[in-house]
Amino acid sequence: MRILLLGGTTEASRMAALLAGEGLEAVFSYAGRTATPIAQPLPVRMGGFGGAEGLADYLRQEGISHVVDATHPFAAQMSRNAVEACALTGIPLVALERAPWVPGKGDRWTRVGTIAAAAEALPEAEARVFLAIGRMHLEAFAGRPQHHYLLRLVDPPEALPLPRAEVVIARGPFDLDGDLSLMREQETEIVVAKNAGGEGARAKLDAARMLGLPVILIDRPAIPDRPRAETPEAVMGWLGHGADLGV
Ligand code: 3Y8
Ligand code: NAP
Repeated sequence: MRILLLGGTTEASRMAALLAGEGLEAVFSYAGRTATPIAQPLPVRMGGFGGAEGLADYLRQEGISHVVDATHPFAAQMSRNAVEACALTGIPLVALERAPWVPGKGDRWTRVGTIAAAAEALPEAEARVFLAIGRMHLEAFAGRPQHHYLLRLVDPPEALPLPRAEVVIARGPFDLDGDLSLMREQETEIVVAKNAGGEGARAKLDAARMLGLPVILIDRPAIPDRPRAETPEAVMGWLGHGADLGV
């Protein structure tokens, strides 16, 4: 058995620890988006594969027997490529995917379908916006320069398309105390976030509820159907190493 683990999330890091703990042969894959990604207890490869075809070639050349897609729900292109490459090669694929967040009592969420729709949903009047979607899609908000944006990025940015932005450099996972004090200190009025699911990015939503703030929450992009598990333990069952939790 030789597993390719497509990583870049908290769950992927937990999956890597379980695989290493079982002494299974596996490769951990990062896109190479950040300057110094977290070290893993598995051999790591960095960078794209060259589309679905490139991934299929990689799977054949490396003798991969199973693919675990533990990428972020917004890494839709990587997930689409994994579905296509595993169909091409007949190699089994499972997605380790956390369920979307659902609103609870006191949540003031407005759900939108895309990052562009999130920018549209901002008010005309100047506001203090915690724009917690990272770095790659900030240009979608360039048409709303009137707001004061709090940006939380993994690495220091080169140029920013937003004239009034305050940058906090932090990798996460984040906790409630930290996000509460950040949002109080910044006098945040609105939070914009992706519906990432999981625990690593949830704190800002809990803080928004406690502060009575509205949240604009971006639904995750559509990904083709594939077998999925919600926990690394279920994936171990799928791999035949642990209780079969019926993936
Ligand atoms: C490169 C690997 C771990 C993994 C930690 C999780 C938790 C912290 C929350 C906020 C939201 C955001 C962002 C975020 C979170 C975890 C997880 C998660 C959100 C790292 C990582 C890589 C990336 C890529 C990066 C994106 C950016 C998105 C920041 C490592 C830290 C906003 C997504 O500068 C850039 O180019 C960053 C790009 C894709 C989204 C964007 O559009 O900017 N993640 N994040 C992975 C690779 O190269 O393959 O550096 O160690 C992983 C984590 N990010 O093991 O603890 O599991 O969700 N990541 C979002 O959810 O909105 C931050 O600030 O509240
Ligand atoms: P994406 O848009 O779905 O992928 C774009 C291209 O990046 C892919 O086609 C692939 O290139 C390459 N790629 C993506 N993930 C990869 C991986 N794990 N290993 C090797 N190549 C990868 O992906 P993204 O949204 O840029 O996310 C990139 C990474 O950041 C992923 O690991 C993801 O888990 C992590 N992440 C993303 C977010 C987010 O908000 N998007 C949040 C947290 C973590 P080729 O086509 O050349 O193979």
